[in-house]
Amino acid sequence: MPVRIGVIGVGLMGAEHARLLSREVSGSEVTTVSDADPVRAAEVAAACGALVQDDPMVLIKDHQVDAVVVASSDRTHEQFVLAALAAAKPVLCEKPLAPDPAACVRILDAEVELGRRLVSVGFMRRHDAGYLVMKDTVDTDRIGRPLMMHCTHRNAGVVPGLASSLLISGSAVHEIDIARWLLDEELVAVTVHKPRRCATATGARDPLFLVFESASGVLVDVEVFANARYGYDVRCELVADRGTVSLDAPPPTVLRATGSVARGVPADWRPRFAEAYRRELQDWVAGIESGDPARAASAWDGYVATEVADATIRALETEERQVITLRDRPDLYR
Ligand code: ISE
Repeated sequence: MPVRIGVIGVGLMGAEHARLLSREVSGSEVTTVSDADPVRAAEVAAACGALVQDDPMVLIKDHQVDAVVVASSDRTHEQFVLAALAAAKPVLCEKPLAPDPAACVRILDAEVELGRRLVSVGFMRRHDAGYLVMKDTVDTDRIGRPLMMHCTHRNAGVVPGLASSLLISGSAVHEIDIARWLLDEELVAVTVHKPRRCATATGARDPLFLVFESASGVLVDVEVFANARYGYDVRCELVADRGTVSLDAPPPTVLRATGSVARGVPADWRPRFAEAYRRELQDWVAGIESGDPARAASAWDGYVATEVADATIRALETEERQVITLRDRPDLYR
């Protein structure tokens, strides 16, 4: 019997999740979709053989829905995740779990009260083959203790007038999550440097250069560049006592022609992390079947990412180093 999934919010990411769950993930089917735009909801529902439910709260309680994907706008995440917990259903919430730490804490508290881990957060890089090899390299002590991490996160362009804070909460939040996950420790302080503004930036202060300090003293630098023009480019190198490990250029093919050697660059994060999204959903469905959601980012991870992003935005605004303070981690997530 496949896991029957309801998808709330079928914009770019929600529609892609619905497509993957109905076509490329085994053991799942999409039974119901909901979206503020009824035309969009009808299109996506038709494409995956699902029904449309106008009221997301009814979708969550529906007996035809075993588990819920939340991919609606960021501000709506909290209410839907809390409703899924109230219905005791597994829920995969797109990042951010919620845009402010207080809302994340309300979700944490509700899950702790329930006493079961039902919330997963869509930090898909944890399911990317390249990052998984990096994690295994560190965990099996092949290169010794991590000392530094150099990260690059470039977008071809963003909507004109985007706020600088969104470069942090929408983009760099992935590096925040992946650094904690790779290093297996918390980030304790952050400083934001502002290079000269790029010629095509409108609105946002772009690029930004972030420096995080981890609890054991690892330095993590992150270049966030939202208007890099040439494409979507994510890089990561971890430098350790006895070597380094880094992501390779992702396209598996190289073109040699007219006097040059070329690799393609993805236009945005969807082609770059296509397989990671599929694996994230496959792992989530497998976790529901086996009752063990351990591979995905948890509600705790979602809370910490938002808390660290918030401190980073404060560092940007105050131009001062910010110490990051977290609430105590509940036993449920240890
Ligand atoms: C975008 O909003 C995302 O959600 C992607 O995951 C991220 O990589 C990208 O930089 C953001 O613009």
